[in-house]
Amino acid sequence: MQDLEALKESLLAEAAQAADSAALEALRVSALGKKGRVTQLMKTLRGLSPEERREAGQRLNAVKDALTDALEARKASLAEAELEARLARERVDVSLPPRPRPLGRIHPISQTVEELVAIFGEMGFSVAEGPHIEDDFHNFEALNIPPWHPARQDHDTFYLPAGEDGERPVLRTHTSPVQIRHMQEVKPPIRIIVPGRTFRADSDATHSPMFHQVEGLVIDEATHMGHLKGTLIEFCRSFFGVEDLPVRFRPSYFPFTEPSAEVDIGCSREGGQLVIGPGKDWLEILGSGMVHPKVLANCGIDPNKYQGYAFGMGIERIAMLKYGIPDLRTFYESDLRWLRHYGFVPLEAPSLVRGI
Ligand code: 2NL
Repeated sequence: MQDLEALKESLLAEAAQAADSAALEALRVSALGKKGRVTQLMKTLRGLSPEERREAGQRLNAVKDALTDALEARKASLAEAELEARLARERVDVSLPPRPRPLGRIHPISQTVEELVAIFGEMGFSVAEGPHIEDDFHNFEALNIPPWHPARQDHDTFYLPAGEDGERPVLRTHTSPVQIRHMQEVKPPIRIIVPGRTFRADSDATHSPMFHQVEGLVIDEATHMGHLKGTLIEFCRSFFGVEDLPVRFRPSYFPFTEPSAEVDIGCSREGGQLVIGPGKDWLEILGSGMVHPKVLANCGIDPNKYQGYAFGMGIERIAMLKYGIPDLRTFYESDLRWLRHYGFVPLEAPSLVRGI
């Protein structure tokens, strides 16, 4: 029992130095477990006199309590040290600038469609879309395109194998079938633009078998040629960003409009350089006209009550003119160097680093 102080000091020192929770548990078992050093001493109490047993019992209990406290204290300080270490290890510097992320580019076709939608949207037009695969009625018949028209021949139109009804579906050769479907479904007033893919069996330096068009259609009770002219002049000036851009309407012919007009914008070719704006020359950019009464009737609209105008243009062509892209075929090559040069930077996600 004289050694009890020494045992206590040595147990407390071991507890204070235990490296981890496993060492703490091993120490607890070796002192307080069934065969532990303190437990063994407890068992020797039986052979003592009552007074000696009481005194020694109290001292042994004091050793046991002190060790239990020391084990708890060491456990707590190990846990705290571990937490500190984790906090230091997992520290996040929220003030670091974000890693730069590679940004893609908007293709000039997509950019141009966005601009068309914005300009006509401001004039009250909404956007309509429809299928790429059409039937003869919606692509030709309803538009007053007669069976002998060159556009009907195999060399201009992509035909698909005939279906059960014996009819050959076509890849739409213009976006007009979307307007036909719209007129069949929606009662006037109508005010839509239809941007989209179109297909013709034609491929050379200035023709691609797949290209893009935008068409517009306005139908109401008192719509007239003045509305057509005002809208298209406004569009040309807004799209090319030239306030005093000359716009000229030239008589023309389409089976689906009467009268029909082609639209030219002013330009200059002096010094071999094309500049859009007031100048000596003209550049054709779109076709238009008053919707033919037969087309209205084909869609179930009474031509004696309603009339309207329509127009159409090639998106690649106006994109090439506006953005100085010299070769049509490059639109479809998916060349990333071309896209980085001619593409448009998208809106970046807001970031607090450089302010909102
Ligand atoms: C062009 C000329 C044009 C139309 C398209 C149209 C559509 C319907 C009824 C009447 Cl549903 N017309 N579209 C009218 C005139 C010209 O396009 O040169 N396009 C590239």
